[in-house]
Amino acid sequence: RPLKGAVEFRQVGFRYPDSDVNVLSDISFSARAGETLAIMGSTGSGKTSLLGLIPRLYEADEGAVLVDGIDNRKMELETLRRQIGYVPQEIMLFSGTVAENISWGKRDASLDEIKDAAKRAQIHETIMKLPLQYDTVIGQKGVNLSGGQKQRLSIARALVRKPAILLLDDCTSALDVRTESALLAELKDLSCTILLVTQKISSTANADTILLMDDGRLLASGSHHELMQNSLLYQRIYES
Ligand code: DGT
Ligand code: MG
Repeated sequence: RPLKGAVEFRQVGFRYPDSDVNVLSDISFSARAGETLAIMGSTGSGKTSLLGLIPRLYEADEGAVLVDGIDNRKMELETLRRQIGYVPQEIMLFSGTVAENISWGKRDASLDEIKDAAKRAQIHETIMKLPLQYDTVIGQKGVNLSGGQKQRLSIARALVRKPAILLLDDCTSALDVRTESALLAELKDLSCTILLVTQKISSTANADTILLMDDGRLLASGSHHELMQNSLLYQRIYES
């Protein structure tokens, strides 16, 4: 089976329907299937907006977003979204068991599949320490989880669907460097395409390409090595 999950932006421009200012302008980049792309940039620079165009939460106004070479506006929404795992910046868990929360996007997931996703997301061991393990109720009516535990649960939820494309919107921010790098190594193993929004330079080490955004534009892109040579801004972020 050929690897799927290539993502390409071709001169993408985008404004929210209720606004007439572009929040993204002339964005072009590509990620081959199986590659990891890290997206950095200050708050409000357009990182979340960029990710949202891939599963078509919104559509590009200019240019095109291609998934495996096909303009995603020409794809059936369900077909498009089936291959994408999206972990939003605002984690949304509901009051239910751990297993129910993980299998939320794939109701027919078996307990083995749920556990496998949890292991990869580095949350299995935490779950095994809960009173009823995978049957523990979390949320308002149950056990409270820390920010980093919620983030990993929500990553497990995306993984259980075995996506070809995984979109991670700043959802490793509460993880320590060791847990995060164990997680990223596991994800690399899945050979899905990963777009990882992050504020932490430590997360970009494993990325094939890093995009540096500012005010809706792509300031620089390249490998860590290339950006260290060519981008003063990247050097500054790295040294800070
Ligand atoms: P973050 O998460 O704080 O690091 O910021 P980003 O980089 O994820 O930025 P993003 O994409 O949320 O916002 C980019 C710009 O778009 C910013 O000026 C706020 C604006 N914006 C975001 N969401 C909406 C929306 O739903 N409607 C409108 N009109 N504007 C929005
Ligand atoms: Mg954001």
